[in-house]
Amino acid sequence: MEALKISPGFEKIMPQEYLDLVEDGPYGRGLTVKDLGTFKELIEEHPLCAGCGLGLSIRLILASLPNPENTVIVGTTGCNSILMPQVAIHNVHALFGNQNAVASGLKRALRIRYPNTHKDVVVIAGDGAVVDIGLAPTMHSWFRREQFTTIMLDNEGYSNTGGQESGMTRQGVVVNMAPVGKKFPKIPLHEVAKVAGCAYVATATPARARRLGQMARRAILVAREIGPTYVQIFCPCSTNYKFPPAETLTRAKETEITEYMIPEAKELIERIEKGPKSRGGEE
Ligand SMILES: Cc1ncc(C[n+]2csc(CCOP(=O)(O)OP(=O)(O)O)c2C)c(N)n1
Ligand code: SF4
Repeated sequence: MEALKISPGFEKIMPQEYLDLVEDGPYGRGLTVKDLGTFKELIEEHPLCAGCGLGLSIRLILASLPNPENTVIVGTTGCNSILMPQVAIHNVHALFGNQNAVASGLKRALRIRYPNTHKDVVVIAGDGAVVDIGLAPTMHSWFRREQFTTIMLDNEGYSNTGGQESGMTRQGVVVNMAPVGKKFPKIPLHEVAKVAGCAYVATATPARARRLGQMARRAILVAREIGPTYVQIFCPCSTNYKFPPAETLTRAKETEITEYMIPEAKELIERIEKGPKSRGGEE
């Protein structure tokens, strides 16, 4: 399926890995996270730190998209954004904090331009982008019931800029550039999302890969039919929290997995997952 193309004339000079993204991308295959390794969703030599939970979480999300050829990811500045130019899915980069405003306009424009095709819009952004600098656009997109999914990669701080505390940093924690320790508790954004109008809200971890994939997929399907959805993925950062990269997944388990949905969303998910060829179950 020609969802991603090399611009004419560039075929001869593009590195083989990029040609492989086009030839062997995730389009039209009905993939789930258990298919990771059988297709190419990302350039292997990406620039994230060894053991980074963001890279793994993004791979799991890419393998869970219900319709990758009709999906646009909206990213923004942060560690995740240095990975985005190397994935096999269409993506745009928004000014830091503006991601949900950009996604709102994009989703509406795609609906007008392609009235007969579902075009899924998925925001993938760091906790600083979502809960601090971009909180107003995030909340207002939920208040307006914009039909796209917001995924926060929660590494409990500003990592790309060397370790400042964010609203998601836990109380008392000291990071590189916040030496006196966080003075107030981690913001319960997943609880706020429920009262702000999200039809589906989940907290996930890459340490439970299939469950994360299921939640990302459910969130996208609910956003398509019903309203805004929010998934918060806990991705510990070994570089700024100073632990060995091999411990990332062990630490990622230390979070609560939760799932909330309004009755209409529950009914939709049950209908889809009971239907033929469903990829929605945890498996
Ligand atoms: C408008 C704007 N403000 C501030 C910055 C500086 N900046 C770049 S990345 C970043 C922190 C990103 O933190 P987070 O969203 O948590 O993502 P992470 O790097 O932790 O994945 C900041 C403040 C910027 N690039 N643009
Ligand atoms: S600084 Fe942290 S979040 Fe950023 S790439 Fe490295 S491990 Fe990942």
